[in-house]
Amino acid sequence: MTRALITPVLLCGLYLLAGCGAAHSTFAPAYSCEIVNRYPHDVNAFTQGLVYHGGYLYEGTGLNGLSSIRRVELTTGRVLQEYDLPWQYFGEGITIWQDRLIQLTWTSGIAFAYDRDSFELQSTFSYPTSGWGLTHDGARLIMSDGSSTLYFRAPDTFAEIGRIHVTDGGRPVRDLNELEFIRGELWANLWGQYRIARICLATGRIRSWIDISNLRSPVERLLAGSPNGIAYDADGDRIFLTGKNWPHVFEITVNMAVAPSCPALSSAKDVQHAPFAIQTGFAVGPCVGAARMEQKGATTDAAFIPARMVARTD
Ligand SMILES: [Ca+2]
Repeated sequence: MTRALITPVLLCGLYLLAGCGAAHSTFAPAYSCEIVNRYPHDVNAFTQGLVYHGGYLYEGTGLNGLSSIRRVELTTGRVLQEYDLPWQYFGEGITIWQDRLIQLTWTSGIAFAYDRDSFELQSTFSYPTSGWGLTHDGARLIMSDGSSTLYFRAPDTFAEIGRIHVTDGGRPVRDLNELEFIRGELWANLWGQYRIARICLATGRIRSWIDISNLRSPVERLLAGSPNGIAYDADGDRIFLTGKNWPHVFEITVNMAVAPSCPALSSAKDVQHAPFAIQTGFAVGPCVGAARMEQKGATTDAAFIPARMVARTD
């Protein structure tokens, strides 16, 4: 190899090394959380969605034949009201938009809109992806489908009005699951992982990771269902976390001050043109802690069959 060739090769190698280092240096930092309170939680609830509204937790559960929506008393874990879905639907994320509670299904391509108070089914929406997590930012529904993409949808029609791809260090962050809009940013459980992503909705970038491995013992992390459930009490500024079939709902605090800045959106157009991720590889964040992966099971697209509604007073 001549000197004329060696120099460009060396420069190219140095460039690649520098580029690789730069990419890893931009991974978002991870911070721990502190447990403030813990409350009872129904261990039979395969939690897929969690919301706090009007002094109560609202919960959506999954699995075929066990899917439901519930109003739950926070301090006791008592299920005050419940609506059970027909067996063919695998319930997923929920959110409360005005006087409606909206629930996704995993693979049926159907979202159910219920009256928030009576749980009476009012309407249905369809969507072309699988359904995982659901929340809103006060103007738009935000939905995950297990990929690195988040979809913005019109609350009244469920029509897609934008999307972003979530990245960390320039790489896509997949398995985005249960969602919650907290203090101007999006929090997301990652399927099977004891870490929560704090996502900037203007850029899709992870601002920081929250290590929640302290919520369960090492043995529990191996044997128990994975974390899945984030709710925010905006009036009380309280954050609640739980998981699939966990015996507790935890109220936690984190240091929200230390994270890269997140520019405010100026228009919906910004969301649609936010930078897309490089579709290669997985993000390797600084926070680890995998849990048992659950098989979600099978479901069908059979027609809707009214299910029983239970008002629990005991
Ligand atoms: Ca939530």
